[in-house]
Amino acid sequence: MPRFLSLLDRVKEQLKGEKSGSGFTREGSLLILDASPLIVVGDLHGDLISLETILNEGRINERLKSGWKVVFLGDYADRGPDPLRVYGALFELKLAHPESVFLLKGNHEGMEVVKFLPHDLPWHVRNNYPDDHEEVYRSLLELHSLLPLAAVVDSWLLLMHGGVTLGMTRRTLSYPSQEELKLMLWSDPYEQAERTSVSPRGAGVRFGPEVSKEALKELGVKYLVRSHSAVPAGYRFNHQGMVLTVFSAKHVYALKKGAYLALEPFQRLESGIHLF
Ligand SMILES: [Mn+2]
Repeated sequence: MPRFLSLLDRVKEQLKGEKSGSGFTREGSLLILDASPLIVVGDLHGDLISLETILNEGRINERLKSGWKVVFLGDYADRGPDPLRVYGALFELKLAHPESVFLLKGNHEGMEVVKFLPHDLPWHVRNNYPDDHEEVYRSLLELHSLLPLAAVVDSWLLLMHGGVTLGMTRRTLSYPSQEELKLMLWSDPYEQAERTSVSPRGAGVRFGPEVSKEALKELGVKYLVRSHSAVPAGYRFNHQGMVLTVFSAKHVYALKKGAYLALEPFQRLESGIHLF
């Protein structure tokens, strides 16, 4: 059996049993984290160079040993050259620090709600594991179904891949309908006054400042940190600073900068943005 498959099995076992641990609890698809020093990494899309840069420059291993938590915002595969090595590195990290490393679900881990393109993951799986490709791919899809959708960090942050929805509550984050899940994985913030409008992506919506304000108030947090939009500067604020986009797949998207966050509890978001 390929080593990758055994790592994958161990991560799935970990996720299946994940209910609570040091500084976190899990309710359905929602993680609730105590406020602690925190690294947040945006979309990776098979960009191993960006991931390695963040692991090194962010001193992730060292920080994990001293009480930091690390949250990845989803979209690990598709587009970039190294999705399986990105997964492999993330699995190693999760298994070494199961109560401090969290992999959230992106729209590229949501094939069951929306079929999307490009989806080159099956091609990489077939190339790397010609004898076991069906089993590896099926196992990756099972992993996707086990990933949490969002994390609420006590009275501070909401972390998720896409965005908030009308009428969002802790309950809809924990146990979303298929339609809510689709919106949460695919939506983007925009600055118009309308509450929502049609998204050019063909899935999800664009949500306005009032929708963000209501959702953050309902959840008792101050900011939404999300990824999903390949912003050229690596980060972008929307909605009077309430919404921060962080995007980490710099090389795959040929961005000017890639970004990640390294924050002490309740630190101003601006001062926790790290560019590479
Ligand atoms: Mn995405």
